[in-house]
Amino acid sequence: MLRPQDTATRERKRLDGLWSFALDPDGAGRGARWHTGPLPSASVMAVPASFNDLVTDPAVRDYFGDIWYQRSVRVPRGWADQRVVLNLESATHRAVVWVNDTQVAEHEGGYTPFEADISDLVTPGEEVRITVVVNNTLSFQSIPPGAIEETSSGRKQRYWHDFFNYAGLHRSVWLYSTPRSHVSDITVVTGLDGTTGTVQYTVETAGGADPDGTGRGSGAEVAVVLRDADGAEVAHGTGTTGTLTVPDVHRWAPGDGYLYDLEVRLLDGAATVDSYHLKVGVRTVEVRGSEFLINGEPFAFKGFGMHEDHAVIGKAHNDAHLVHDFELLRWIGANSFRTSHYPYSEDVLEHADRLGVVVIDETAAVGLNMGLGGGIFGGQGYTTFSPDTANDATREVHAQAIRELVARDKNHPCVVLWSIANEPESETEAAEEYFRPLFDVARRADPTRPVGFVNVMLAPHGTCRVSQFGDVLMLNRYYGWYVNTGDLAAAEHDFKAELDAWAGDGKPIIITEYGADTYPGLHSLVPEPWSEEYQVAYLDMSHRVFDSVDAVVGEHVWNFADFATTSGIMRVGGNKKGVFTRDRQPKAAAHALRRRWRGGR
Ligand code: GCB
Repeated sequence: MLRPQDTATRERKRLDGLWSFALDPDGAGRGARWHTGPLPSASVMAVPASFNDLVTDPAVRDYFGDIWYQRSVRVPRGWADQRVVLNLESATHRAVVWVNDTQVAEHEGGYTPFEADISDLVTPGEEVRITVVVNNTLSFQSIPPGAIEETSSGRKQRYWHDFFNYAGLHRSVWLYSTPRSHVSDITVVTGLDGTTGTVQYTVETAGGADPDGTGRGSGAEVAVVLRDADGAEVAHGTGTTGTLTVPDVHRWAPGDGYLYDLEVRLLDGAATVDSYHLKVGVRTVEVRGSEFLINGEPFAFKGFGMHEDHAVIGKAHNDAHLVHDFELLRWIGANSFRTSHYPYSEDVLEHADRLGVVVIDETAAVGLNMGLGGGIFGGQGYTTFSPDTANDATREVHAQAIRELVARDKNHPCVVLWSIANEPESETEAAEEYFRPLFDVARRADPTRPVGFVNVMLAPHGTCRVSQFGDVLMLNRYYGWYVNTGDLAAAEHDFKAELDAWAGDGKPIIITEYGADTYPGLHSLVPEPWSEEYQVAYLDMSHRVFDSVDAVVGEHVWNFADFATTSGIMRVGGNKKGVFTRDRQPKAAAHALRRRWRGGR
């Protein structure tokens, strides 16, 4: 699926703003066909936004179930004879969509886009009613998983991930037009041969008459032009597949987000039927032994696990916060981040492409581990993998989440590695069986990038049965925090011993999480947990360990910024492991990291 775009042949209309909004605690709306008229007892909600923090009622903040959104939109008059598409960049965690009285789409998964061709339901120049019922309930058959439990104060949504279950329409909703005969997908794979770059492209087209049975529409041909950042043509080709060569290529590289523009045109004789532009960064990615190579050169990941998380808007995408967060990454000297623990807005990836920031792209499979927590987040009472909990149906939802992530992000040069899960159970035979086919799904979807998953401390070296499938080892470790709390000498010893053991596997190791909760403004001369001094000392200790193990090729601190979680005795106003506060002010650790990563520059 291609992101909506304005081009010579396409137009788009952003449907962000205020929508009509109604919660449906009795689950009555679908049966009562609320989509056929104005929503009953509706209030107003902002899109994009998580609905949770925009209201004052705690019952709304913690609500789970059906959430209705509705608005009308006038289809532009000029779209006569065009294909009209309704596109939602995300609806967390699932949705059904109607245009007037007709259901047009249904989608599972909260962080990837979906769309519907609504051409036959609209008349250019006239208004249509769009109704979306979002559902934010988590079950053992959703990614991420959860369960509804009966408690003495009623039914509660339980889940095993450490961030607040924000929900709603988190990203833009679009109405857009394309010609009937149109470009429907593009895949590029780039390569390097000395100073020459290659761009292998595959174009899919759809729609229009198809007299010759080629699927390309009536006599339509595909032509592509590759232009450099100044707009000068550097290569061109024809046909639905081909390889363009770029002499003296300007590579996309960490810190140098150089992008070419690939224009794909669908032609009917000399006439352009459809035109679409794709940004292309020419770079290679390879795992060789225990090295991670970008453009053939060893790359060391420096950065963070992050969250889409801000005051008031929750998980909504916002361009001002995007620019500011990347500015902080640059300030501190980070060259990369992981989209922990779900696919981020595609705007984030486009900005990373543009700035040369490297991304580990993760699915929303977080919390598939009932062993985690021991009272912290509480997995007790369940078995992770069983016919009644995470089962074959869950794995199919998970597989689809991987396919949709790759389908959306495959052309982003910033993405160098897929993470198919965060901290799942991985020490059991059931886990091995669950995950083996999912690595195949990821590799079939994208044979060009390495694949991994993030291993939890509960499955240390020698016990993990899933890391054998990964191209890299991604480890979350909390020596000096959840274990050896406050004892950094013991932490250093134990951390080093474990990493030495993993290094023997001969794969690159990326420490995808290490961190200590830190209450901003809390100081202690003798570094004690929760103080700013302790966070600095904890990071120093961790860095001494990393610098002593050659196979460690990456350090991603947990977390970039403080973030919202469910309440509990382990969390003080949310998770405080940020090196920036939630409103993006630096803790002492931010300055310490800046010294390490920028070396005083
Ligand atoms: C982890 C999880 C992350 C948590 C973090 C913590 O291992 O991957 O989601 O927020 O630990 O702070 O406990």
